[in-house]
Amino acid sequence: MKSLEANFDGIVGPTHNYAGLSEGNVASLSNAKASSNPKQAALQGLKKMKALHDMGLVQGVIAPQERPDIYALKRLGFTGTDAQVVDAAYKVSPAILASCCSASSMWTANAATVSPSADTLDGKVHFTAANLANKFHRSLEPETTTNILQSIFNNDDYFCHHQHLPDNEHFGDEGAANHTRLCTQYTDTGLEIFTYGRNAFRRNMPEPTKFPARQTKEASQAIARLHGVSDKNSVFVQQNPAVIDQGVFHNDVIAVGNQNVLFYHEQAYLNTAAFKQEVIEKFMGDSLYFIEASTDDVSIQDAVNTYLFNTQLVTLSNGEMAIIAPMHCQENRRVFDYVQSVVAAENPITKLAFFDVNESMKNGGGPACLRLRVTLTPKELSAVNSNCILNDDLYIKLVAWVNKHYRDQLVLNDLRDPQLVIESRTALDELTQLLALGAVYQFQRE
Ligand code: SUG
Repeated sequence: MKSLEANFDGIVGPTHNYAGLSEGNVASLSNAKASSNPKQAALQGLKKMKALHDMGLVQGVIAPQERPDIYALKRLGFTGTDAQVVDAAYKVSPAILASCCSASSMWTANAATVSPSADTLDGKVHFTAANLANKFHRSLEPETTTNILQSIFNNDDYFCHHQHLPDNEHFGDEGAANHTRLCTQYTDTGLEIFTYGRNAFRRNMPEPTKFPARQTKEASQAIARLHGVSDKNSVFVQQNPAVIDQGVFHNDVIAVGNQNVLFYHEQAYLNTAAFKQEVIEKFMGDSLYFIEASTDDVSIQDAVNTYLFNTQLVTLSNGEMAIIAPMHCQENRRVFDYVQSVVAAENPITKLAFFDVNESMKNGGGPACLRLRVTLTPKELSAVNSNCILNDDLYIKLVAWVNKHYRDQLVLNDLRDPQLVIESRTALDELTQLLALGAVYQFQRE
């Protein structure tokens, strides 16, 4: 029995809204203050998960975080009952309240970096939750992310969980969105590619001038050290600062890898030739496919608007690969023609499927943002909390749970509603029972 790659998607939380919180993320800023539909967002996500399950892939779920984050608001000096805390925060700054209400944990590509056991010194699967230090609303995630991951991957024989890196921009870490892995079979030791946006401790190095580079080289190196990934199995490569300035705030907005395929835009990296050379030298398999889109094929603007590279590249049970793309790629003629030419060309990709994840896209999160990849051996898979693995029954239960608890409209003013705290906690409490997660939230631990 061989290892496989499971996708753990984030369930969209009940407070999903558009608050314009992410500078450097074009969609987040342009949809700021739009009205959201949390119910539809969660159902769109579940539908994608179910489709991947139906394709024969192992699909897991990761619970959303508790929002509004009353504890974060209390740390900021707002006092009183939950309703008073929410109201006081709104009066001081609607943006602070909105930050503490964001459902951003849905983008589990940012939840953690995961190194499969085949790559690590001690032969365990290593997890480090991302500190997401660059954005206040996202920096609230790592503790609960760690709790949830520990509850899903709860077996010390197979899994090793690390505390997130120090909460500082010097070690800004955005998780698997800046990490991909190449291998021949998932069972093999892979080549882990760590992509960073800037150096934290070295001055006068290239970095973007307009938008923030969220991930530092020092953070990526720390993760590799913690996980016991050796130099010969890792490559550290800098993102092209010019594309960060055009809205490529994570590398997974412009590149995706799977097994022996790296699909990316020619402008993705700072020094592509040297990067490719290092990958070729270190890759241990024989046939490696670099599928490089030129700027003539796809402009950076089209890549950012359609999330062509934020597609999931998955291996089906027959060994062929499929691209799981957002509908935006179908709606843009140039991108649609290009992606079809990729599927028709001589490479392992033979299938293409489009999904409507528009509620997430409007905040800058495509199909690949919504999932955390975890490569597992059969033994490791059997040690995973099976209640978090999607099957037909769990899908039906989760859809019913969303329909019961979620609103179908949320605007910023609604975040003041004290009822939202109660609704959200009631929903999450029920979900932890459904997924047998235990008390992962602070409100359950009091
Ligand atoms: O961190 N958007 C997220 C999108 C994350 C996408 N993930 C990956 N590329 N892997 C972010 O910028 C917007 C929230 C708001 O504006 O309401 C937000 O957090």
